[in-house]
Amino acid sequence: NIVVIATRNEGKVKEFESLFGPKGYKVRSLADYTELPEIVESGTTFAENARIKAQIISAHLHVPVLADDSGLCVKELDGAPGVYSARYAGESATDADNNAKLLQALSEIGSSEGLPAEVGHPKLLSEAAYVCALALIDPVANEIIEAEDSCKGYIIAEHRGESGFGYDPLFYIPALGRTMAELTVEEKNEISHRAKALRLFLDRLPDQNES
Ligand code: ITT
Ligand code: NA
Repeated sequence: NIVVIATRNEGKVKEFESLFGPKGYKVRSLADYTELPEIVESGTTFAENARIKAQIISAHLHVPVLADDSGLCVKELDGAPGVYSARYAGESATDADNNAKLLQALSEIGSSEGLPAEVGHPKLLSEAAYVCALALIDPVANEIIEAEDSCKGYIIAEHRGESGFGYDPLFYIPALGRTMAELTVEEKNEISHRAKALRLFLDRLPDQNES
């Protein structure tokens, strides 16, 4: 059993492998194919961009394709970077560039005054949420299945942890006393927006055979 995911993000691939592996699925990503059509993420919502990615790749490969569009919405920044999370600091921005840009944006609005630092926690700069929209398109049956969920946390001023990807070193979860980057992939998959969206998604799949 193979699940094709329309992503070039290795961090996402690693998490999906950990989620799908125990179910007996092998994950393929865009890195496993050549001469793919160009994807332009022109949507204004996560759901729209997930559909665009699944549509372009499934139409090309003629097999069902799952896509993930996700991002970070920061309350003090009115929801930015949102759907622009991957390219917040520019088209070819690295995760480090994007994290620096996020801390710069929060320091410019002086948000560090906003939230009281609690004993035992780092200084919290803003409430935030990760959002993940999933779309599976079956180009032969002409069917689509979608799901979306989120995960709440806070942005902190210092980088903590080496795991995960993207904004994880700055995304702090008070209940755990750790950032997302201080969790193993298994721990992240217990709470993340991606894992929660995937659970909703799997509940919506028809013909689910209970094992
Ligand atoms: P694909 O489109 O090829 O899947 P991408 O990285 O461009 O890769 P998105 O357009 O969905 O994917 O942007 C997602 C960005 O949001 C990602 O690059 C991170 O900056 C951020 N992000 C999403 N999920 C995250 C997570 O679990 N941990 C940290 N950052 C995350
Ligand atoms: Na996107």
